Order: sequence, then structure tokens, then C-alpha cells
Amino acid sequence: MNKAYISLGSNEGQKLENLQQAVLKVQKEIGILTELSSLYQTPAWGFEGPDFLNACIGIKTRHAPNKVLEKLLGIEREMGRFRHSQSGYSSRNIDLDLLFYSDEVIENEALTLPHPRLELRNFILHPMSEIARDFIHPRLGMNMVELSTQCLDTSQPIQLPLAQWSPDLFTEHELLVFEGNIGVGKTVLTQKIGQHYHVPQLLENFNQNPYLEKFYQQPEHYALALESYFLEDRFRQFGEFYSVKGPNRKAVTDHSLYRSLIFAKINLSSGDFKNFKEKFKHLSSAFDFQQKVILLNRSLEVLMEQIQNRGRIYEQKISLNYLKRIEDRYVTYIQEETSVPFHKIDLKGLDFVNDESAYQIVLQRIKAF
Ligand code: PH2
Ligand code: MG
Ligand code: MG
Repeated sequence: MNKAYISLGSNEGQKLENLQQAVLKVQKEIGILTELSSLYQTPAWGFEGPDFLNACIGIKTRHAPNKVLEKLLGIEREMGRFRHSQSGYSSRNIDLDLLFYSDEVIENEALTLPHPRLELRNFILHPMSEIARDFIHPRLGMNMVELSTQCLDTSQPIQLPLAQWSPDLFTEHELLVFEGNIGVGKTVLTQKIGQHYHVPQLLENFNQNPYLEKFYQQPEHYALALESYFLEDRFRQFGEFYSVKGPNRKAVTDHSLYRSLIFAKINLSSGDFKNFKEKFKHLSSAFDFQQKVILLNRSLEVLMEQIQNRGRIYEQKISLNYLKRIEDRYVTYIQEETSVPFHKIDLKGLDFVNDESAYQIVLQRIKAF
């Protein structure tokens, strides 16, 4: 995978919506979003026109640089970019420029890399200093902060709060589901999104489950009681929510109903699991709702740390091996045993609790599925 940085600009129409749509399309067509700058309000540089809304993003992509460029131009066209015939700069609803592609220096008819004259423009250097301060311009040998310091552009981009990105997550699906291993951050993210978007949260009642602590002490002995309790509790909770559901009911949850099957398969004997599965099938037949399932992923070592840090005493018995079996079970379940799409987000490097930019990246990735 290669790292590319892209600049986005709009000074016509619904500027923010234009940038949002472009970020979505870049993710769908080119690569995975890894950095997202704030939005900047900037005066038109090099011509007379309305102020721009600008931003920069970083992506990881498998596509070659000329392919990335071609796709960016394709997105501009799909978005109805109207190229005014006069020469020189003019107003546009969307402009997507490839700034850097790893540290490649390319000069041919179709493509110049790094993007020429970016070192003259605060509307690029300010957002780039925010998301990639140490990245070195491969031709000029200076990093983004150094370029910014020596730039003679006197314009003053106005940095807007990152929260202004916040894409609308609840347009197509009624239920946003977070799944993943123990300690990955499902509940924290569910609570954050529930509060932020003012949608109800369906949270796992792990505290009320009378068997959880006992299970960690004597797994074989309490597995069936534990899994059965979770199964019924989950179906009861989802059932209550959906029985009172109005026309526009939305929710976010830190578990899916499938979680029961995934954990039961690991913890139950094969005989018990067979019965369990029957019961699951029977209960699920009553359910039908639109959901978007997001599988959160972090390394097992980080999960162990997060489990230690959250300090639930009974969880301290959880072994790396148990987490590994859960991770493997998810993989097999998703590949072989369900047709429900599980969209994976690797949270490596994305501290959505303490870093607003990471949180916004997670939101953008969810939106793109
Ligand atoms: N893009 C240009 C020319 N001038 N000025 C601002 N503020 N923002 C831009 O994105 C921009 C510009 C050419 O692409
Ligand atoms: Mg441009
Ligand atoms: Mg352009």
C-alpha cells in the first residue's frame, strides 16, 4: 500500500457537502482514509472569486499514481465539475489535486509530482502541516511545517473545528452495529456516537449477567448458562426496541445478535452448540431490520492492554489465546457462515477517544460502507 496526500477545494455551491461527497468517493474508489485535516476557509488564491473551503486528506492506496490521478479526475467529472473555458483559475464546485504519492518525483505530460507550486499556497500548507507535519517534500527537502514557515503567501486560512466534518451516519440504515473482540472499544464508540448524533444506544448488559464472573473462573461449567443468558437478553433488548419502533427509529449498538453464535461456538460443547444454534435460528426468524455492521479490529496485544486498563477484575483472567480464538472465529464466521456484510475498520493508530481527527476518520470510514 502506498501513501497519497490529496487536496480538496470547493468555492461554488454547497461547499461542505461537495467536500464530504468527494471524501466518500475517494474512499470508495481509491483507498483507505488515514488522515483528515480540519476544514479551512480560504480566500481564492490567484484569481477573484468566492472564498474556498479547503482540506487535505491522506489515504493508503494500491493504485499507481497515474491511476489515482485518473480516478480523481473521474470523481470531479461525476460530481459535475464544470470547467470554465477561460484560461487561468476559475471557481469550481470541486477540485481534487494529488499532492504527493509516497516520495515519488514524477514529471510527464499527464502528471507532475509533487504537485507544482504547493509550497506557495497556505491553503495547502496549513492543512498539510496539521495532518503530516513531518512529511518531507521529496523535491525541496523540507517538511510541511518548514515549508509553511518560509511560505510568502500572506493569506490567513481560517481553521474550522474538526467536528464540522461529522458526516450524517443515519440516513440509510436504521441500526449501526459495532462488533469485534473483547476490549476493542465497541462500547466507548457506541456511547460517543449515540451522544453525538442523539440516537438511542443498545448496550450489552454485561453487568447484569449473573454468570460472567463465574464463567471466567470455571469456563466449562458456566458456559451454557452464560451464553443462554446473553442470547435471551440480546433478543429481548433488540425486540423491545424494535417493537416500539416508529417510522424513523435509529439506534447504535455495541453488539450484534450474531455475537451469541460467535462466542457460543467457542465456549460450548458441540452438542450444546447445536441446540443453541437452533434456538438462535428460531429467535432470529422474527427479526428483520436494516443494519450496517462494523467490525472493529485491533492487535491482540493492544486488546490485552485495554482489558487491563479498564480494570474489570473478572476479565483479568482473559488470555491471549482466548482472544485469538475469538478473532479467528470472527474470520471464519464472516467468511463462511453469514451473508451479512461485516465492514472492517482497523483501529491501529486511531485513538478516537482522545483525538478528534481519529474520531472523524472513523466516522468517515463508517459512512463510506
Ligand atoms: N485552487 C486553485 C486556485 N486558487 N484558492 C484557494 N483558496 N483554494 C483553492 O483550492 C484554490 C485556490 C487552483 O486549483
Ligand atoms: Mg487545484
Ligand atoms: Mg485540480
